[in-house]
Amino acid sequence: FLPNPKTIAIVGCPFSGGQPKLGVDKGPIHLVEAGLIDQLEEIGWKVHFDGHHQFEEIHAAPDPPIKTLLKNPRLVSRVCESVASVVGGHAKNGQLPVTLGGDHSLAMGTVSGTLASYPDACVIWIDAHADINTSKTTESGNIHGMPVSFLLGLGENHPEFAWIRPVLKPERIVYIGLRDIDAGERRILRENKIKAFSMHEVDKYGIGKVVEMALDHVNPNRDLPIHLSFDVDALDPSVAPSTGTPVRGGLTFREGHYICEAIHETGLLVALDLMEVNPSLADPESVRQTVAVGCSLVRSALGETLL
Ligand code: HAR
Ligand code: MN
Ligand code: MN
Ligand code: MN
Repeated sequence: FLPNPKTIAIVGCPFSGGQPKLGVDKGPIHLVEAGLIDQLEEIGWKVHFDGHHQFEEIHAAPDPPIKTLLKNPRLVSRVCESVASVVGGHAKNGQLPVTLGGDHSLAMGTVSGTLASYPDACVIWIDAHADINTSKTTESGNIHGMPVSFLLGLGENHPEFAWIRPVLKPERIVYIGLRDIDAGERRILRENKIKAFSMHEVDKYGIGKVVEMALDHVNPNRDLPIHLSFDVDALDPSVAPSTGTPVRGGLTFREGHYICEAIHETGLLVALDLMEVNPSLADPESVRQTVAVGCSLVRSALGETLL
């Protein structure tokens, strides 16, 4: 799908408004400072980087919760709308947007941007969490637990989010890595027949088979563009400790990388998100380790090979 020279557009999104913990907005800065851009150039990409996204211009105060529950709704909505136009613009130019978060609410923007250019794209969502709560089911009110429901058009319509079109079909998203799902989310997954491979399936079948089954579901003929949205908390906390909502029993270092390598091998990747790296959580060595793993997942998805 992508023209030559193959070009990546780094979309740094220092944003934390979809959840309460400070520091996740520093994720993209750490990933770039760790040398991600040079590393991608070394594996043969041209890399376009305009500097981190400036969300300072987006003011949404006062921003009272919707129905006293959804937190920072206007801010999150406006930021994601802006991310959608940046990601969409890069995709339309034939660049491969690599969005660095920031919290996972940003995926409302990134996936909307991808689908604006590639309407038949599928989404592969790697996460400990399903991020599919609606304003009716969320217990936390944190919008990073909700982006998928907005993209699918589930739940109530909130005028604050009117720009989001329900661009994603339930059969065009698949999850890998789930292990912390709310009761309401479980119901939504079942009612919409959304395919998910939890850690149970990863243990049962092995990661190779799981990725193959996931692709068979969302991309049976291996001809649709792929948007890979990777929440670093999909990895086990021993591998990626610096993240806001770690859950034990996650993907190993190799399982995470295998997913990225296998998606690269399809030749169908058109957009990538790496989300929820929070350099303010955990000790300096854990932060270094998490940022390094983040960079190496991105390199694997973009073609770095072991041999
Ligand atoms: N399901 C919970 C909620 O809605 C937890 C979501 C947690 N977070 C993420 N997203 N990091 O993947 O609040
Ligand atoms: Mn640009
Ligand atoms: Mn997530
Ligand atoms: Mn998560």
